[in-house]
Amino acid sequence: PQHYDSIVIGMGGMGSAALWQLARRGQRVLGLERFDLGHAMGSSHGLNRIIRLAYFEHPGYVPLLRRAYELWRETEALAGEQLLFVTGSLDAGPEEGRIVQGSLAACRAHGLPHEALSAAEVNRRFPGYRLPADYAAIHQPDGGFIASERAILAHASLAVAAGAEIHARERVLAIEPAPGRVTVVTERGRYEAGRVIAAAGAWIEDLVPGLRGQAVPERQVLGWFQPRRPALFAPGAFPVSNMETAQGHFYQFPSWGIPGFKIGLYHHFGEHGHADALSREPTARDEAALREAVRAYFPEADGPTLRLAACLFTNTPDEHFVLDTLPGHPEVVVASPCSGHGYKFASVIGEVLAELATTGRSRHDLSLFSCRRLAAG
Ligand code: PYC
Repeated sequence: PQHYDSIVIGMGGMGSAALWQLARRGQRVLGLERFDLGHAMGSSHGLNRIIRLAYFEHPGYVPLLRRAYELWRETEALAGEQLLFVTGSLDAGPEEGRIVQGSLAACRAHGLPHEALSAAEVNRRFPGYRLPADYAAIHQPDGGFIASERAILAHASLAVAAGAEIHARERVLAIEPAPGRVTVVTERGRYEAGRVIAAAGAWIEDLVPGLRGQAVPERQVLGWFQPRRPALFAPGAFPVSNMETAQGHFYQFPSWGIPGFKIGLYHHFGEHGHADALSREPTARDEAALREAVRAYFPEADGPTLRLAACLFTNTPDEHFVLDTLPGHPEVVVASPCSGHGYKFASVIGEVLAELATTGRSRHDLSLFSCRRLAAG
């Protein structure tokens, strides 16, 4: 079999960044992708993903986010294109709710610039929003979005320019670890490497059997709607947001790339299953759930539907990531199950994975992300 220093399985957000970070360290690397390079079956298509510093999920993510911002700026400079767009972020909902309180806690713990706004202040400053009178929001000026589809190709291009090889349309059948080396079996052949990085997203359970039941694929739907007043939804006028409501947790973007306001319902209808079995075809029921929130909270965006897309989350039981070597198999680095909030970290996760593959440890604190906590749980 052909031999590499490291093989990265999955050329999505995390895998493409890891391939670049390994190639820049002078490694001989192979990236494997079961679909095309840049595809619409995984977790990063639909143009863009939110990035935000005021991390309501857990303040422990903030140091990683600071490094993610630095690396996104570096990737932009090297690739010669803009990937990070700063719009500010809002974390909104009932004042005592998880999103507002979690965002505030992250801002206070890390001294982040922020403003606590009433619903009336949000609606006046950002008139695309119509928050209910009893809502509040935390505004953080560094929030925005990453052009995720472009960024995957930017990382892959940088990796290839640094000597990496990528095989798309080649499905991995098995990872066979042995002390000090690992064999990767695909539909087309066998490859050997010192380390493998499994960044297979929603397919990780097929490759790492220990993660079965701990990394559960879930269907998610995104919608773009043509605003009646487009200026209110331009990137300079409309911050990205996460919002807790009685109908669920919605997230929003300004118009960018296509002339439509973008919205999603976090965890959507709770449809879980194997990644191959979950439908990527949006339905009228999907559209209606998003349209209802547009009417309630963003009425100036309640114009014609422009696009719908289905993508996948991969959820751990506590919704924290897995970034670790596999217990008993230090040759296998696991990355992925990012539980719907991982893309923004792709630049720094690439660095973490390259560090784990080359030295067995990372400069970043990964204590939230261990494999062992899943086993223990
Ligand atoms: O991390 O902001 C986020 C997000 C919104 C929807 C899915 N993830």
